[in-house]
Amino acid sequence: MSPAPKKVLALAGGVGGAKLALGLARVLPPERLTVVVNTGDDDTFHGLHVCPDLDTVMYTLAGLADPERGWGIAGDTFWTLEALGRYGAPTWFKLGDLDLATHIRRTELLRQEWALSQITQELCRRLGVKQRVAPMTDQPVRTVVVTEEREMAFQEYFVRRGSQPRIRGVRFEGAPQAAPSPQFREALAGAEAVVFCPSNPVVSIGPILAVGGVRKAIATFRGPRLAVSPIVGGQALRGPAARMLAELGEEASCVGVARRYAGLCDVMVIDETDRHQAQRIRELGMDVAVANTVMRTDEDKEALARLVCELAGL
Ligand code: FO1
Repeated sequence: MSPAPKKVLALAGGVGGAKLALGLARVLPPERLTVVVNTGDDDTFHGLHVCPDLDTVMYTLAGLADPERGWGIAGDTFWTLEALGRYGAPTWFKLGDLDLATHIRRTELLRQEWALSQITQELCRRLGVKQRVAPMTDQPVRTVVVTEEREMAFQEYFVRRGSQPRIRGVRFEGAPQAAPSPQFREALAGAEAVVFCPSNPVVSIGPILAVGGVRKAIATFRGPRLAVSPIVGGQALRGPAARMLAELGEEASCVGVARRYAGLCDVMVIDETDRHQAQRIRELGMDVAVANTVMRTDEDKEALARLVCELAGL
């Protein structure tokens, strides 16, 4: 009898996470990969339930993602949003015409009392995604950004305000009371390795770790745990990760990311640019691997995923 296939649990936020998830999807058979995705960024627009990170991962694995933006659907148009604007509805969050179908369908199924994890499975199946993609939880969790002005939902801070207000903290409302989704629970119990994708450690991975029991489950996970730093040369590859870490009084570097993952991660993969930081990360009790972590092409994604799997002994 052949041994059970070694399964990988990848934790991901939006665009950066989706890139490594795609790399992993290219090197592992689909039944070996579960991608658990942040839902703290979810919000309601025009009465529709929008899950930006879940959709980014789903569209990326389905080969539908817009290659420039990383989010939304390639070639989408924005006529409906323009028409909504004529009625005075807010249009700062750019929902495309094709993308809207996802939010309409999800909202309808939620109304029929499907769990978000079931809906995600259904949408993925319909789009031909073979890997398991699951929300971190089926319960509502909202990332609240505490800024110098006032508290605001993540999309308002990130998209509407362009990450400009200085932040004092973040809160993941509902996370401690929430339970991991069934697929997340199964992967935590049965996966051979955990991979922290190169996503924002504060607002993408942070909410996942804040879900009830997750931090402890990863701290006591018996297999290898690897993280790829989303910060290269002190800059986030995308989004506000570096700025947020700095404003929270933490180091905006791969070392700052490693500090957040201390006790949760065995190996940090950092970019060639940050080779000189390796010793500082080792002092936190982690091994370090140095590689090209900037994923411009699908081959880059695949190469990084291959390295992660090798480091995990898969
Ligand atoms: N990001 C933006 O910067 N501007 C937008 O208007 C925007 C719209 C949008 C619509 C659907 C979707 O799934 C994602 C969208 N994103 C947009 C991306 C999203 O705000 C972030 O990438 C994530 O929430 C952070 O991971």
